[in-house]
Amino acid sequence: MEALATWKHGFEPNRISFAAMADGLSALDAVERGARYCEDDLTCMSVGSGAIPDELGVLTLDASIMDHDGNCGSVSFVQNYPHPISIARKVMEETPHIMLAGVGAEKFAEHEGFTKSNLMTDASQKLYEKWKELPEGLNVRLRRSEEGEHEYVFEYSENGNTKKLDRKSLNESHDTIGLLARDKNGKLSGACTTSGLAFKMHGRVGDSPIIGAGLYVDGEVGAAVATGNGELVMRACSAFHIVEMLRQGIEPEHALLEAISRIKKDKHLTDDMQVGFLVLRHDGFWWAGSLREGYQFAAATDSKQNTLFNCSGISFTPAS
Ligand code: SD4
Repeated sequence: MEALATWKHGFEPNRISFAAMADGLSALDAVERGARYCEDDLTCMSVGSGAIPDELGVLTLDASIMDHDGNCGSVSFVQNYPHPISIARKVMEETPHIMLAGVGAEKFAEHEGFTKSNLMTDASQKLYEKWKELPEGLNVRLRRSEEGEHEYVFEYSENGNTKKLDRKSLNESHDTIGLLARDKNGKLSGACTTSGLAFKMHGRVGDSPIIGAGLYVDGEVGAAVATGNGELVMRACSAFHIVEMLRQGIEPEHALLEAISRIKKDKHLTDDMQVGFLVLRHDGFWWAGSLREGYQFAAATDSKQNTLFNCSGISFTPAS
């Protein structure tokens, strides 16, 4: 068995995902369980309840899930439902479709018996109000902090010069959780759930609910999941690209190197954008990669307990 999850806030979800498989649950149940834990974690302001809203102060969520046999489901632009990952699973299992968006996804969730709630917390509301006070035309950019987490940098233009605001109180990391797992029966599954980019344009949807961009699983080959700047990942169809390279017999680390080098060629790439990947081959061999330093992930296997790693490029070391 193997379980992998993106970011530091993926550590506990990954432990839960691995423990679920140790208890005999399937990889699909395991990744859903781990993702739901993160969706409920109010300290994680990038996934589920308590996440950072969009530019209108509306919290919208995206999620996708995929199993060993290529079954998949996703939802995007969902409001007021705390567990988009489970709605995505229902889309996969109960409809002939793959993706439901916005009001349609919410109506489906209601029909399936999901409970509605207000997902904004005092912390996310306060953060939004602070952001609203910032000058017009402000750019929000993602960058690495010294702690290895991501933070948002707030920039504005004055007399043609770009100035940075000291926004210590706004330095909230904002990262999707992606989980991959291989269970006792050697079955693979993956899940991805997020509120997308902080203060994103209303209606903006990133890579996480797009099968083949943020997540892809082929049980005979392997699975890949992405986090970071979704536009970069969508333009490169990264998760599908990585799995297809595995299909051709390319080693996971080399597949990641190639996927990263493809993103490096994207003309929209700026210095402070990050992308991170996890890949899990059908035989349980796994690897991680990122565009630059600052990416963390958790990995648990039968021989090694859940561990947090720092990753840069295609190398990683246990985080101290
Ligand atoms: C998105 N990929 O919506 C997500 C955001 C993310 O680290 O993963 N940030 O683009």
